[in-house]
Amino acid sequence: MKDKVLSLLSQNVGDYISGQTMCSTLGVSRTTVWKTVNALKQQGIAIEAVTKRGYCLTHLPDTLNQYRIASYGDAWTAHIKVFDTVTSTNVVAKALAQKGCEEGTIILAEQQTAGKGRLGRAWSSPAQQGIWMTVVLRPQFPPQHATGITLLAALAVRRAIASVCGISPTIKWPNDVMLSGGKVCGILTEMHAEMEQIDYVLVGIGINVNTQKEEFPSCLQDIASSILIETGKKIGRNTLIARILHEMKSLYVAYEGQLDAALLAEYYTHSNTIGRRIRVSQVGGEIIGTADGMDSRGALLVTDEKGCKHIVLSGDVSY
Ligand code: BT5
Repeated sequence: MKDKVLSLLSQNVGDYISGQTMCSTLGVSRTTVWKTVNALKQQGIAIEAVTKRGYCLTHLPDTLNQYRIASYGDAWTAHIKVFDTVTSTNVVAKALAQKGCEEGTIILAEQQTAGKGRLGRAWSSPAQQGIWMTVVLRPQFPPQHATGITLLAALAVRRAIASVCGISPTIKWPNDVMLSGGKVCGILTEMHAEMEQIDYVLVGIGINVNTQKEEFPSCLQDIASSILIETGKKIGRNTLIARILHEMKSLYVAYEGQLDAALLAEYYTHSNTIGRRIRVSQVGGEIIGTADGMDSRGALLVTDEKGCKHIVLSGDVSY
């Protein structure tokens, strides 16, 4: 009920809605509306209640809200689940995927207590400051084509940040979105598949949105950044999430397991890896060379100092 009341008031920020209108729109009693408004006020949400005028949300709180995300448009908004605290949105998504949840199920949390990066690394996910989200996909193409999904997600996040925030992030292969050399977003893609068929793919997206520099743990202060640090402005997370889902869905439905020439061109335009001298660390060792480009699966093509060509499907790039 809190989400519904907030959603209704959010559509009319700064204006009063009468108690009667609230009751009839929501199909509940005046007492329920009154109790719900009080509960929201106790959470620090700025609602004014004036006799004979009704209720007014004086400014929009930046609380994650599935109805507000849904109100922006056409994306996967039918199955959004918002949590306050979870260990990891990927863990919650995995449990739902195993129970057969639909493609396009979205898990969001205000904070994660055990956010995960790749290879068991930790992902810092403090309350209210970022977007910690997992999208459940059930692709029809074979498992070996799934590597491109991480790159689609990076492109979707890049496009969304560019259009909502008016800044132009770059992408560090394969899964980092960067602003001024600082990591703003990381993507963790996990898959469950048989040899021939994918059961589900979990695309975990973590974005530092409204984090101040000093709020990062000290080990991240020199390598991480946030949209707030780059723009000086607080960004509404619901708007940014809606845009990411819109971009992600349109890229995903057109994707048949291969990155086409247009997607590769878009990736190259915004990549800070392609064309550079790089070091790729992998589980089995490292390659030093030049990043020549990517193949249609999203693998990085590297020529090492001896002129040997390498096809790199996963790894950590440094410069
Ligand atoms: C990633 O791993 O970049 C993938 C991060 C995915 C996080 C999302 S949040 C929603 C979903 N649920 C999860 O549990 N995870 C996903 P990797 O490339 O391995 O980078 C991890 C490294 O990034 C760490 O070792 C730190 O150095 C650094 N790091 C940790 N937290 C960070 C943050 N908030 N911002 C920038 N860098 C961070």
